[in-house]
Amino acid sequence: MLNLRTCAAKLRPLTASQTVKTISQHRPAAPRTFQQIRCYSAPVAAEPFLSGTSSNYVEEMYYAWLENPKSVHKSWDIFFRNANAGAAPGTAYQSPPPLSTSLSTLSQAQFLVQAQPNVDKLVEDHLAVQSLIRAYQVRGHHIAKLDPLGISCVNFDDAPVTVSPNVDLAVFKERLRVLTVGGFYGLDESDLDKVFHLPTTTFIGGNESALPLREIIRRLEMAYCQHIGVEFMFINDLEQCQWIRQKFETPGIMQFTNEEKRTLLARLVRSTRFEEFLHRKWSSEKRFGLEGCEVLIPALKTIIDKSSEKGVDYVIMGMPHRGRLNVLANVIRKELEQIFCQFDSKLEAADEGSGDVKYHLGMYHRRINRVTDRNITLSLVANPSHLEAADPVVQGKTKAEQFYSGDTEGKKVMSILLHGDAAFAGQGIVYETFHLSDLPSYTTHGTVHVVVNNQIGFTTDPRMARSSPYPTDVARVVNAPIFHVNADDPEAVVYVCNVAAEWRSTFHKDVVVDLVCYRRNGHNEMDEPMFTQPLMYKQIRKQKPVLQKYAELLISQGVVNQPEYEEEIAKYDKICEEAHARSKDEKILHIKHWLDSPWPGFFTLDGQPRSMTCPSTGLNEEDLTHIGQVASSVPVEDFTIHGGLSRILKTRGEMVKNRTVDWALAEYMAFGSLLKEGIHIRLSGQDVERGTFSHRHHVLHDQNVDKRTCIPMNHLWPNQAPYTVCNSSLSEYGVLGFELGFAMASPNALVLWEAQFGDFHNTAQCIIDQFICPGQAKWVRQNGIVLLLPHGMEGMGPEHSSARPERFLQMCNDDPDVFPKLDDFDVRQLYECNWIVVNCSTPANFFHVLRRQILLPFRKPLIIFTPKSLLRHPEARSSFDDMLPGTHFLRVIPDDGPAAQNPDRVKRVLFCTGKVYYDLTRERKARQMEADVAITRVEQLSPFPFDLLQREAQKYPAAELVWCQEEHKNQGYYDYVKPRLRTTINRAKPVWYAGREPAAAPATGNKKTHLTELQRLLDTAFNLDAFKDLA
Ligand SMILES: Cc1ncc(C[n+]2csc(CCOP(=O)(O)OP(=O)(O)O)c2C)c(N)n1
Ligand SMILES: [Mg+2]
Repeated sequence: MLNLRTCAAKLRPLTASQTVKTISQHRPAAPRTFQQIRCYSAPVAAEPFLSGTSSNYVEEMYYAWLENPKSVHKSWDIFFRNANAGAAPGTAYQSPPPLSTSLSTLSQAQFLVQAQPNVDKLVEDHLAVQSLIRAYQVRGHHIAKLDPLGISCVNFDDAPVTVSPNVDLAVFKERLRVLTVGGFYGLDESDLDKVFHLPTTTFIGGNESALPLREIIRRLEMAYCQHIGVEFMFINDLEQCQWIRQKFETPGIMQFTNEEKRTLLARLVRSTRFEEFLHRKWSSEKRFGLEGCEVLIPALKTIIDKSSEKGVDYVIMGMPHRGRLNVLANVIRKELEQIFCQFDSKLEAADEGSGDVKYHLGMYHRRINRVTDRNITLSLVANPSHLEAADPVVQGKTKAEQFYSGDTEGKKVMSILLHGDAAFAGQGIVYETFHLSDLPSYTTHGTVHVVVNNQIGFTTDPRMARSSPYPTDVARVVNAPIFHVNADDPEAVVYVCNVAAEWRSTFHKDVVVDLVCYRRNGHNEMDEPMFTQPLMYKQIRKQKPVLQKYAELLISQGVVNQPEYEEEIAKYDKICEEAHARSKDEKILHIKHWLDSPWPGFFTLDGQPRSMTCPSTGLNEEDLTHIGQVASSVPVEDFTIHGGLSRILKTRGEMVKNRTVDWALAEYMAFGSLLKEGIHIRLSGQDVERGTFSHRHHVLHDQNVDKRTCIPMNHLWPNQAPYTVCNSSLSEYGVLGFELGFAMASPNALVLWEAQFGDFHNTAQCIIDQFICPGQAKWVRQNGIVLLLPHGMEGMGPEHSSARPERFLQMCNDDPDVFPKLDDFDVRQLYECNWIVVNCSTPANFFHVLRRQILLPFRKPLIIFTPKSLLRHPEARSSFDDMLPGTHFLRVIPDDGPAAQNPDRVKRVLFCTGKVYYDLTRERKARQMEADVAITRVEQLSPFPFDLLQREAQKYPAAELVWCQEEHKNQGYYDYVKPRLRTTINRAKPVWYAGREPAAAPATGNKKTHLTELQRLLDTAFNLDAFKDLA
């Protein structure tokens, strides 16, 4: 899509000024003649008819021709074409066809041409002026007065220049030096009062098409070099560039009515006085105040107002610590007493879990937008300390809300992301998130990014924190316009925010507002900034607060008077005081009040599950057969699939006839059946459509028609829920965060993220550690996301073997030493865990665990270690019988062979999980030890099936208990399982280990070593004397 757009932009015919632009970029500095226009070869002056003087006429012809070659006489058309193609002097001109009527016109033209001798200079000057205009458009932001402190965050070697309406030569020269990198384009002071035609690529003229150079410069200065720096000329879409130029160049476009100014002042009062109130009441509490960027509140409100006016009714926001309480209070309108009571250290927590600090909590609020009088829902997503980690989560949630409300173009639901300058430049997740912005299955149709650019990150200066001039340069990769603005000019800020919101609603693309501000205090209120930024902070101490500055301005303009201003302040202070008094009545702290994504109807009014049971996850035979048939067919006409795929589908069809499923078919059955029940399914990750291991094939590709695809899963039932399967960008952090956010929006969807290989999940570790594992404990927010992590030791080397089960298991919240006192392990234990970790050994169990995820009356993240070699293992098949009504997920699969029939005789029980089971059964058979050794599969690792494993252990009274795994001893499941298994037997017996030695790497890269290691662990598992000496 992007390519198409870029290509279209490139192919669009150039306008006159663009052509001139292109030409001027290539021209040598001097001497400058008309020659350059002719592709730098022959001097046009050498044309016989140009020896005259009517340069104006020629020039007009030339511009008209550039705009539209047909608009000029054929003879001019031929001349300019030849000249541009580099024809030698005297050869570009060709006589027009002899037309008797045109004779007089021609002689008139020749007269005019001869009327002015100065054609070279005039054309050159016009080109120079156009280059100058372009230079302002491209580089004007370098010299805009963006920094309220005047210490300039961008070192462009620029001397600040003040511009009066009468541009003087010094200013002019200085500008030219900076803007044109030394070249003056040949213009000098004598040109300042000359009138120049304006190209179509500027709007500074308003209704005028020509202006004196002095006025051109003044207007460009006003547009590009005041308190707004517009960075946009890298955008390769001409319409978008024109749109931005029009927004900033049109004379008088930044006017504000008195009413608007008063609203802005009132918003600044709230923002400023909120921080002052907190400071007065809790001077020693960390709150990461907004002082120095109070304008953030009117900025956000402007974006929301404008977006609401354009039809948006749901805004999802993500933001870091700085100013978060202020945003909650004054943008989202969280009740002030709820905020204030968070400062009371004596309040008891009402909810289970850890809770979180006040400046991380989320919020959801529906209200009327007072400016537009329309309903608006605002949600601020809870986030961890990890800066920028919430970005993809916000995007995923936004996408989901758009999806569920049928908002396919992002006209109703949008996201706003706030950033700190240091984090925006430094965190790679920002880049990953930007790269989702235009992908069909991930776009949220434009995000407004707002950077609180206080020119510092904790104690680090920008020059030590980034290699780019601006903190926002990362946005250039997606062609997002960047509006830098001096945060001490509230009107400039509000103007820019209006434009940003309009941009988003017009082009549905990302846009960045860079609020160049300062941080009045230390990083937090307890921090001393003078240790590290002494000069900066001396300057900050002298800085008048923006509210005071703006109030003085409006008072001087007569927009408000002093008493009115004071009254506004008193009014808000009173609101704060009253809320503070009320907050003292709060006895209990409810994190529930800070939920960012409520699921109405899913829970009872108290927020409890509607039941504590889970129905059978089995499915009737008819549905199994139907899904199987669709999975093995091409449900559209005239669609040619690849021959190899035909064979795969045929095999599937045969399996269905035989009432069996393999892994891929089991997944199909689970998805297909849930779709029938109205559950939306979204499977996302790298190459998931086909499947990394070429087993899935959920998207069929017509072999004869480019990009024609078919998703049979969407052809299952008449009124089924939609199935989304999407290959993602090559990102884990960004995409997993996105899917987590998607899963937040609704409990009635199965959202799955698949890693290409399980070990790649660690580049998304922050999403796992900060959101998935503790999300409910911190934010009372449930999430049913499923992680599919291909895992298994198959000799593929250190990097494609382990999904690191040990890491997930180490973060489970079940107590290894306590046998849970529960009546019902099946559901209750799941309710109390922080996440579910499984490693299924049969397709049927995989089918059940996916269905259980939705049929449970609550949501928990589900981590599944999925197989690779088992995908095609002839024994890794399940019968329909194991999936019929009444069947369910098996947390443990006990041995059902000779050992189980004579348990008293069994000498050893091997407990294992996942694919090693198949190695063990093969080996046991080979050694004819089926009566001696029982093999018990632990399918659900966490929460640990204490009840079932206790039963298993007790069933074999004379047996040794051995945990067998193919992973190295310090990895896999051993450390997690051993203490829990011992708890089931009251620590009456040891639990031995059969498996690989401890190691640093997850697996060997040498195939032979791999096989030797495997054989060794099987030897240990079946050597009944292996642990004799250790006992
Ligand atoms: C991923 C991550 N790394 C480090 C930190 C520690 N940290 C907290 S605030 C901060 C500085 C942030 O600077 P900036 O993004 O400019 O925001 P500001 O505080 O200036 O508003 C740092 C390094 C963090 N919170 N998250
Ligand atoms: Mg900062």
